[in-house]
Amino acid sequence: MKNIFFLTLTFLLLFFSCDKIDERPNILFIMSDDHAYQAVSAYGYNLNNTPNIDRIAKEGAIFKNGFVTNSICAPSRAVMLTGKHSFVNGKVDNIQDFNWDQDSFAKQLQASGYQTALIGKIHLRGLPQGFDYSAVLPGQGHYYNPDFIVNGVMERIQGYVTTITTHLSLDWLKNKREKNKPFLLLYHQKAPHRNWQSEEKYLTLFDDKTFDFPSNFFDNYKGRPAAAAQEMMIAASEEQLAVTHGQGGHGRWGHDFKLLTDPFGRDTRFAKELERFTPEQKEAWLNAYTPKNEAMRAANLKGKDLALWKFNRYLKDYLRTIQSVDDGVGEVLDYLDQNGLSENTIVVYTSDQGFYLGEHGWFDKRFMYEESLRTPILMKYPKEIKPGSEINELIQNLDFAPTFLDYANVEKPSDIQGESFRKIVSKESSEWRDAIYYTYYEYPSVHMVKRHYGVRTDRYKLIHFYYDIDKWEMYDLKNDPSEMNNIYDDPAFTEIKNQMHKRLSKLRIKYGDSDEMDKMHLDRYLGAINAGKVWGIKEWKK
Ligand code: SGN
Ligand code: CA
Repeated sequence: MKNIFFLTLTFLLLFFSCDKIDERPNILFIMSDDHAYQAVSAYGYNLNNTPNIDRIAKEGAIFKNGFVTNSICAPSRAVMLTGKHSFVNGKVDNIQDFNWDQDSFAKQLQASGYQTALIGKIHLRGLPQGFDYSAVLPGQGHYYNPDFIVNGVMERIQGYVTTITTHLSLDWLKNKREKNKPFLLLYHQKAPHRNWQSEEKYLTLFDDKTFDFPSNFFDNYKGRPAAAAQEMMIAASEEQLAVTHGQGGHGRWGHDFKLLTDPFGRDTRFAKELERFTPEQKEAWLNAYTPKNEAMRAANLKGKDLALWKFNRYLKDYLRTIQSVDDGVGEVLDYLDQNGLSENTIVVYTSDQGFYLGEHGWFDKRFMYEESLRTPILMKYPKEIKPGSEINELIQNLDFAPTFLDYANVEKPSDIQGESFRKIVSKESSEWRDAIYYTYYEYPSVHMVKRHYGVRTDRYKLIHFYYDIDKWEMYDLKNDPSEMNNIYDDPAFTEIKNQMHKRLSKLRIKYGDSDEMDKMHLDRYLGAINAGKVWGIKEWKK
């Protein structure tokens, strides 16, 4: 009797002294850099095959109206972490510093008992806060034999960046986290960022294919002076190439198209980059590219044929890098499946913004036009999201932070500007915003996309370009999805124009933006130019 009593007592003591298991969902947040939705096969553009990324949509949801608030790398990541617009979190462009001391959803989750890690590209200077483990690329990072800053200490890791990022992530999942706590893993790839260097095994993928131009590749930018003034043409003329500002501007012979000896003696950047490669890596590259480059030179292409060659070299290199991203997603999803983690893990795949794959003749992003404003979002969570769901609400990267807090049962801080889309993706509710607000600041800078802000509803878009221009644009996305026809001055749309102006003013007030704020950011930026912090723009004159 006495024994039974002691046994029961010991059992009860043990039971109550053990931590209760925290059953909140794990969060695997996968982000790539510059991954256009046109290059995720689940979106149906027939350019490439991404079976592993598509798996997320098949087992969960695909977002058809996912957008960013500011289509450029570091600002987008700051919005994602803080749930606040750029003009509130302070990281308005790639040049200003990010204040890591401010609150973020990672800090909130960590404080509430999550194990947290950040692996890959973040592009925000300073030691990341809110993570138990971090292994990040300094700045843009390198494709081959990259340096990583692991918990604050720099080390060079031999190999291909996408594969390394995947392996570091798997290593953390398998060996480095405390398995009794839910996890938050930010698994963030550098690819497919410029200059699109593929892994050795994909160097000849698509070699037997010719991609056609998108319908508006040879855009004349009529009625759109800001679009005419950019420097992000795939097939720029030699005159245009001679005057580009900043780090690279238009598509360049050596750097982007990888002709190792530049026919005009102006661009040896990629040839220099090859010096970073091991002899084996370099050999693989030269074996794959030398015959293609020689054939191109021998063909002496001109005009449209030359443009088609540049477009294909660009697009194929871009898509090749995505193949390795997709492989990595497959490996990590397999790990979740094989370890019984899939049921209780939220998986999100997204990009820091969209990207032009030849639309308007461009690569890069920045503009509020569709291809860069939109971003792919795919998400699964078997407990709440039905396989094969399609989400059409206007979701923004502003909404990730509050959504993750919602799933983790952490109260949303009152100053977060985004909204949780948990009930939208589970289809429990359809109450949602009917317009989104956008800002862009990094000008003058590489690619010369002018400062602008605007509003988009499900059908119309109103944009204001300002500073060294004062131009309004409006588009009817239903009848003009490629945004070729600026209807701002079309009398048939006067009433809609007035309504859109009202919506824009309301949103600026709601989020706390204004002309004075724009001016303040401009002055800060001009100060950075004068201090020589904006690469290649020192001699720029208004
Ligand atoms: C680099 C790129 C640009 C790109 C910016 C910002 N040139 O300067 O093409 O727009 O980064 O990209 S590169 O040839 O040096 O790669 S972002 O994704 O970091 O915002
Ligand atoms: Ca980016």
